[in-house]
Amino acid sequence: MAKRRTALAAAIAMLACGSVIWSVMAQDGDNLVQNFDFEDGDAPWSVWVEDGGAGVDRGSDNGEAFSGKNSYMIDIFNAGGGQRVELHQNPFLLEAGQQMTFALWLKSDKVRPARMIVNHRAAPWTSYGAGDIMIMDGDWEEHWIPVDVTANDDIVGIYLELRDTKGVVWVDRVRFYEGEYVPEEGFGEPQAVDAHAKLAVSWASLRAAR
Ligand SMILES: [Ca+2]
Repeated sequence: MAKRRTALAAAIAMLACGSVIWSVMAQDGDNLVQNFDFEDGDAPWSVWVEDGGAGVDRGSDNGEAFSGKNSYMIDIFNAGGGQRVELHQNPFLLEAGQQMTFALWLKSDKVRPARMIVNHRAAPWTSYGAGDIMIMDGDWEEHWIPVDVTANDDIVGIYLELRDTKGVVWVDRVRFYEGEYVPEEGFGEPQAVDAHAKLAVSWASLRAAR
């Protein structure tokens, strides 16, 4: 099961909740992801391309960002045979019974399906959580899945699985933490400004149309 939240929804929620409730909601487990914001180069991220015939450019210095100055770009400039292109980070050390959330912000130049997965990075590839998502071609959106760790595991991995159809996907602010999904405190203010402006424009348009 995957869920998503738009920058607009985040902005509206932020405006509606107020700072007191917001700060309470943001109290949650630490983010285990290293270089989660892609502001420190490409490490320790890796991309695996299943089809050797596919052409994929990737990297964090690409001029797009949800926050900070960079995101991680996966540019599939040469389509393959419909096989997998995956962005990975591992290993994470987790214990049986931990309830985690895997969340990330995504943007694409076209609507395209993808899959979020958390699993054991060796046979039998035990899945602790997975969800199909749809990356939209507009503003950045946050997607997340719940993760149920069912074994003591020192090689847990998180990854985003794309198919090797042409197109560009950008990834930013990846979170993997213990606890249920909560919005992240402090992110999204630029979108809040944008959303407010869009709402103002929409209301102005409605009034003008009367
Ligand atoms: Ca960033």
